[in-house]
Amino acid sequence: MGEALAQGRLLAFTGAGVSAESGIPTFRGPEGMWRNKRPEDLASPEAFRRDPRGVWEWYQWRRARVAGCRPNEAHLTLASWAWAGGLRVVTQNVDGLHDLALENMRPVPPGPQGVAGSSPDPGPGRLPSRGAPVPPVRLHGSLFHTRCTACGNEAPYPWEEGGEGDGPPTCGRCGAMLRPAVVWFGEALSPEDTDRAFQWATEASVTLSIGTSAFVFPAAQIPLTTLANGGTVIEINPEVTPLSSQSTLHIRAPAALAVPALLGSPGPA
Ligand code: BJW
Ligand code: ZN
Repeated sequence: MGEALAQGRLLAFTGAGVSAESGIPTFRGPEGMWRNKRPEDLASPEAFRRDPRGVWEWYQWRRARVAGCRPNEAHLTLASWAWAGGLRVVTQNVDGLHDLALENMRPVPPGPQGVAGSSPDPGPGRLPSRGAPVPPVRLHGSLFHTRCTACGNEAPYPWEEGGEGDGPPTCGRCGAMLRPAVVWFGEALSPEDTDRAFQWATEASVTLSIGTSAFVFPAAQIPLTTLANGGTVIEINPEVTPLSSQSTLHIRAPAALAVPALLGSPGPA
């Protein structure tokens, strides 16, 4: 693991389970957000055309839920390795918690320029950085951005209390209806994001597949791409998935426990 990190070839590929211990429900399974509904009835362009207000309300409910959640030890450990060791993150999640964790783990700035021994102690788990990490690839978009259904303009949509029952807002540029800037079933992923994710999967000597049912394509091909290129895949998931039998190692434990136990904290630079 240390060698993969030293060469910047460790990839974390994450799904809803990495955020479960932050209090965000997963999609599938008995406690999942889809337990009573067909996924296509909430997360497809057809569903939004049929019932924009209903689908928008589901996203408003999720924004409210996520806005109260914080990154857990799995996000924070991955973020500290991204700052100190070049770990890369590809996520299917739209909750923004990997980005928030990177911000939380940002190393303290160095002390007065060039004065030896003047750097302040960065504090536990916060290390001098090799340089800014590359931001996570968010394969399925973001809960906190909207996209215009007519002109395609994307804009941040910060969650604010209230307005839950108002239905989708309209575009400030062209007046058409806005939608969540996420990738629904049957929609193409961003080609740039997809290319980057598969490039990283090809280059990875170790890919950690964390908290995903490995059920949704093309994302599920990411760990398989690492394997096909001679790399190692370590799955972290309390349950068995279609990936488990192909993984090099399956750690059947929750992410917030297993990720810090596996990676530890990056030592002094
Ligand atoms: C823990 C834990 C803890 C719990 N610690 N772990 C037939 C065969 C193959 C493919 C297809 C097919 N029919 C259709 C397709 C394609 C389709 C697809 O894959 N369908 C499958 C259902 C079969 N894919 C698509 O449509 C994609 N687009 C596409 O293919 O485009 C082609 C195209 C090309 C050119 C032009 C046009 C089109 C798009 C897929 C988009 C997926 N979108 C969603 C919604 C995003 C927005 C939103 O959030 O609302 O993405 S669906 C949903 O599933 C979401 C997730 O990112 C994604 C994956 O789910 P994830 O993260 O794995 O969560 P869960 O709940 O499934 O699993 C959680 C896991 O965590 C579990 O295993 C737990 O055990 C574990 N866990 N606690 C660690 N503490
Ligand atoms: Zn517009």
